[in-house]
Amino acid sequence: LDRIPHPRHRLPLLGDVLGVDRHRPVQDSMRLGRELGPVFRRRIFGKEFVIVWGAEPTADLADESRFAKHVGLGVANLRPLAGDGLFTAYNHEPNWQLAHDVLVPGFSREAMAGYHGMMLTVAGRLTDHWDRELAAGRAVDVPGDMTRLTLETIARTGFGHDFGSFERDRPHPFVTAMVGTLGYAQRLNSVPAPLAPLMLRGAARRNAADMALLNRTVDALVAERRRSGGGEGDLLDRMLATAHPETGEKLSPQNVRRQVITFLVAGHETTSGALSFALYYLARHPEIAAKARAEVDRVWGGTARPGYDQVAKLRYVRRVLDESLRLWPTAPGYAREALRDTVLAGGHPMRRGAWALVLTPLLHRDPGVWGEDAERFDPDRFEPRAVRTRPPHTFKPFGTGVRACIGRQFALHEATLVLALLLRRYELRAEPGYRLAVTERLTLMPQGFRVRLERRRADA
Ligand code: MNH
Repeated sequence: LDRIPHPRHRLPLLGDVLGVDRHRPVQDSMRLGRELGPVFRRRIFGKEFVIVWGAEPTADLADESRFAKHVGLGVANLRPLAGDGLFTAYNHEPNWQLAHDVLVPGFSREAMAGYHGMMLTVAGRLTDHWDRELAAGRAVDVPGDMTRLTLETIARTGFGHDFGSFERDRPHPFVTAMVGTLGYAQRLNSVPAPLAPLMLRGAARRNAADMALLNRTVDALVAERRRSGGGEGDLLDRMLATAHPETGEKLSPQNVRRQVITFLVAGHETTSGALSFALYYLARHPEIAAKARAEVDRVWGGTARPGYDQVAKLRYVRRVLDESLRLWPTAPGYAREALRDTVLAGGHPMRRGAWALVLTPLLHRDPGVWGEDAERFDPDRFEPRAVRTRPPHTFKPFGTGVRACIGRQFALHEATLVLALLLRRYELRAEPGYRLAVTERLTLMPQGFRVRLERRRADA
């Protein structure tokens, strides 16, 4: 550990807290990582951890025979809420494999094709809303509206539930409570553990109230489904009724509650951010927007309801999304732990159980991989030829290995579909003077980003 660089001005007891922005730990770590190199240390009060962003150590950490997911930092802080739900489960907890096996078919190609129609319907509520804003001469609130969209999408497709987000001026209380608990989980990392009860007393009380609201919302949703009988085989039906294909075991009611919370949160928050960043870059780069729009016009024409297969054909729109997730991967890291004593990337000995955090926003900007212009937005980096010649494990917005994102195809399908619908229908103008500010609550989101719309084709 001694050989791993850390910030020069390290204070006794407090650690590396000088010049630190407690509200933006990821962007702080990016700044430090640029100074200190591809493997570095940060100490925050008593806690010291290793952060990795170089392509070589990241590829090494992807070796599943020596490393596995580590439930630490922000993820561990969500355990009181999500327990042994899929995202926060320890590798050894039996409910991980059980829920994984029961829920994976819910993300098959067939299942996805089944969600497509509902995704279109929800997107229609977004464009209705944007048409009204446009008619009223107002700029639209991009992160707010993307959150409305993605929450409604996962709630409808996965749980047959309608939060009515587009009928509300303010975020749904579920969203407010979720943002509260994510922010709280992040703050817990930046205070000394023994002092947390004191320093965060008020925040802890609010957090307890937020968790209670999330649990109540989920319990009501599950009770409603139990009353009405099965839905049409959605995620909630799987959680409630599907037995494991080999063991015949089912999820317990307690575990169902944790899975529903997990999927309602993980299933919308990061996709909302990804769409918001993509719209930011499209508004900033009219020539790229024009190219993407031309593709949508060519592939879809004026089709009122593009089919499932017509989404995968939008190769350039998909590259815009990938490039946005490169610069701002909205789940900005993942942690890996050593399964046995080993040496990381030929130079850093690690004991069994030792862990490191992969900082993806910086991995995705490694000039050795992406070139000296790595900070520039350029979807052509995802042309097939460029992708083929890049080293493996250099683009990891969805994590790695068996614990990688289960909802990846869901998110990519939804986001590509929505970007295409919006590009086809509107011209986007960023408000002059807007400078990108990224807020952090474990996830990343462009703060206060609004666009002005102009209506394009009348037939779409
Ligand atoms: Mn998702 C795991 C990023 C969309 C449900 N997700 C992960 C991980 C990353 C991630 C990174 C791995 C975390 C870790 O190793 O600790 N997820 C994303 C991003 C998007 C996203 C960037 C959108 C863009 N995720 C979704 C959607 C769903 C979802 C949509 C559900 C519909 N994700 C999950 C679940 C896990 C996960 C569940 C945990 C999987 C497991 O551990 O088995």
